Amino acid sequence: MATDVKAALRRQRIETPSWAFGNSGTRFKVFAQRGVPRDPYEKLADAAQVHRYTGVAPSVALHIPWDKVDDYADLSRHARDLGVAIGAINSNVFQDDDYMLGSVTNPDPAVRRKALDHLLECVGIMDLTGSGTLKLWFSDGINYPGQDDLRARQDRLAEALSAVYDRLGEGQRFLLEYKLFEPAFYATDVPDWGTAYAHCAKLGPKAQVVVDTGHHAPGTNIEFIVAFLLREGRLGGFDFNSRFYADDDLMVGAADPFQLFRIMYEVIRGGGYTEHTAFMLDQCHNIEPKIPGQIRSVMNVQEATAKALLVDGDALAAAQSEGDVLAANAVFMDAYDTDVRPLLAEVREESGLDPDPMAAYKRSGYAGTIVAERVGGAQAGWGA
Ligand code: LRH
Ligand code: MN
Ligand code: MN
Repeated sequence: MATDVKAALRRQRIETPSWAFGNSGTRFKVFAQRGVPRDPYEKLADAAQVHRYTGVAPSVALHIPWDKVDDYADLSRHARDLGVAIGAINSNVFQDDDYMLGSVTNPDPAVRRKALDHLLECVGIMDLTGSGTLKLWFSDGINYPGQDDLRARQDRLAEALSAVYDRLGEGQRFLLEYKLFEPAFYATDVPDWGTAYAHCAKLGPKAQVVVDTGHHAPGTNIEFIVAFLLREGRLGGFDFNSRFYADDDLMVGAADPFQLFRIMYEVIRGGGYTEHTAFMLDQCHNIEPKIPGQIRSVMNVQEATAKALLVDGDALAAAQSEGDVLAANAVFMDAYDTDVRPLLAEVREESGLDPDPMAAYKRSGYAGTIVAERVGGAQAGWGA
């Protein structure tokens, strides 16, 4: 049992987001930190530090155009030299003035064309970087009843998704991300998993849903969504972060580690603990240092996963079939209440890593080096 759990933990993969390493903030203030990366090359260097000390974060998601470079093959080579790879390509059709009334659902066909061209350009970047995943999030929606036709916007969305789908090559897929609200406040065009699922189901297996854990109404049972999507073969991955109120983008597992455990349990239960599910972080470290913030987040996912792996499946099945409510719940809680930190420390040591990634990073002196070497770091994009 313990060896199976350890083997499963060793093969875990968590993807870090390039934008977590740049400055970020709220609409009130971006707090500049010293030593932050000045370009995508330096973001990859920082992400490589997270992998170096955790051993489970070997890929980095890019956000285009925040990470636009002239030569993507060169950027991929740079990543490889650092011991990491380029992961999901995140499209960005929300930061141009043209997108005020929407991108792919905009009533103006010229704006729709521009947005679609960007999405197709992102698939081109996947070709150049060898990335297999395109992440689509649309800020599209309306602020006032009657502002635009809800049904026509769904038609426009379907048309764009179908064009992107047709452009996908061998080994490429897109993940459609939903979000309840923000920046649109009355109606969002992809507000929930059902809408995302329905669009994906129409297109085919290369269209899958990504669950951003910060994109639901308070109280939503996210693990149910995970179980359902996995059952339908449509769970493409996660954007992990945690929230207290809205889309807070705080460190995953910080607000509700129990929810993260429940999600990871459903992932494992549903056969989703494989390389086909992308376990990505989508966070911003507005006030805490970024590299250790990412290390902490990776460790939080590892801890939730370890606990979920420890759920005694036989005991749970027996209690469930006997209808023993309290025994079944106790099996769950026993796993959740286990202190898995010693187990993870052992796994790290057995893999030749320091058992304490946070301490090892601190000792390395990297934080001081980047402060000395980098002046005028870049903004992540949020709050820009
Ligand atoms: C939208 C979102 C989406 C974006 C990212 C920066 O709230 O979650 O994934 O690409 O934030
Ligand atoms: Mn997201
Ligand atoms: Mn978000």
